[in-house]
Amino acid sequence: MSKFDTFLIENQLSDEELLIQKTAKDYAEQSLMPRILEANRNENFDEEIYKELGSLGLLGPTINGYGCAGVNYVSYGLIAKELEKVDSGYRSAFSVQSSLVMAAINDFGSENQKELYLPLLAEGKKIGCFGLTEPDAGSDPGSMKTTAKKVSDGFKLNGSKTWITNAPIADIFIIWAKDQDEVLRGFILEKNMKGLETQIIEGKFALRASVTGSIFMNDVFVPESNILPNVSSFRGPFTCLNYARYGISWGALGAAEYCLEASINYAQTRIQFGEPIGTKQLVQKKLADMHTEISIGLQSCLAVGRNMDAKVSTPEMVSIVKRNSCSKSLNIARNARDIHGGNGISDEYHVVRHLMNLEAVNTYEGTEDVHGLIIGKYLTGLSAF
Ligand code: TGC
Ligand code: FAD
Repeated sequence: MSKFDTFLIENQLSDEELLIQKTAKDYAEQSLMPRILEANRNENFDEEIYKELGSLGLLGPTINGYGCAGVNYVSYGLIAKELEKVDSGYRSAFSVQSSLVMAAINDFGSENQKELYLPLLAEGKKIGCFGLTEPDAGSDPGSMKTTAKKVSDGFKLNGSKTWITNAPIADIFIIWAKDQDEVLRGFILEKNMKGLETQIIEGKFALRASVTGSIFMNDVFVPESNILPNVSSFRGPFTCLNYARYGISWGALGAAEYCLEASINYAQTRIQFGEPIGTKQLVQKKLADMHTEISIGLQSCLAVGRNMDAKVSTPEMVSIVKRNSCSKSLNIARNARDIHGGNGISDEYHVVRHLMNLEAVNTYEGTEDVHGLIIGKYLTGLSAF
């Protein structure tokens, strides 16, 4: 935790959880932070990062067996927080591999699929991506057009996906598509399959240190052995999203924590009108508001993590923390940018990078408003989508 752990969250963590957090924090500070400035400037993701995360046991960490660490969801959240304190793109890399790809295979795959793919993904020797969103199906994935037509010994997939993290560098693609009966099925594609192509999306102003792209499928033959056998509805992708959204709820607050610490440091040392700006009530109020939201936010993420570990979590509680952490962290990053004055727009101070990243984090895995509607449906029983 930060040195401003006012709610003593650290005291609520086990020795094992603290050790895992320290492993992630040390790695993030020593190995990721020195690379992020250039990576963000040049829109570059170093694929070695996957092998590094793998060697520390940080990929698919909640999975038992198959070379995975088998730790709890609170530990998963702490890893996400420490990675995103450096950059949301690095947490994205962790989330997609662990929650959207490995969890899909672990929860819905066959024993053969688990043995074949999970150890390689856990070591970071293979990189995964998760294709749900399409050009005309973002918040409403139910309207997707990608089809999976049954042929002898397998399926033929046609369609396209867009805004897919890792797509241009992925070895393994989890693709969600509708069969002839309009039933949603999950498929494991491999990058050398005929008819499968990807294209990088360049010019992003957010998550520049993460690779994002489109996927095009033209009669891609997928053998029967590559269908995820244990799910046949949107429960498949949404189950994976529950895990990933929970991770984001911790991660976004990691970015906010960086912004707060940088702002405190800046306010203590930046002299205007003969005094540090930190002596001014307006500045102190901004810092107090930031710290209050981070403290309450982290405590709520811990509560959801404990519920996940006790197997009593619900999608609604995940929506509450995903939405709250993202919107509050975005606001914190905006205020941190303001406290830094003109320097705030320089990437060397890092807060504007967090601000831009959090714009995307507030949108992906369900926008702020879509999560508001999920909570609204829970409260009223009425769907307003
Ligand atoms: P609905 O009719 O409510 O449900 C359809 C089926 O899904 C089940 N279900 C869930 N299961 C588990 N967990 C959840 N959270 C679930 N939500 C729904 C439901 O029980 C039902 O199952 P079955 O078996 O009875 O059929 O679904 P809907 O079509 O009305 O959905 C509405 C809505 C808005 C909630 C949904 O479409 C939604 O969540 N939209 C947001 C889209 C989204 O989040 N996309 C994310 C793409 S991946 C991504 O962004 C990765 S970024 C990663 C990174 O870089 O870090
Ligand atoms: P839209 O759905 O078109 O929404 C536009 C606006 O309309 C939003 O403000 C939204 O809140 C609002 N809106 C939509 N419906 C309603 C409604 N019913 N009521 C009120 N308001 C509404 N997807 C993947 O599958 N895999 C990935 O790996 C992945 N990675 C991503 C990485 C990045 C950097 C980004 C930006 C996106 C990624 N996505 C990924 C896609 C992401 O999940 C979608 O962008 C997100 O779900 C929103 O969909 P959309 O962009 O089509 O926006």
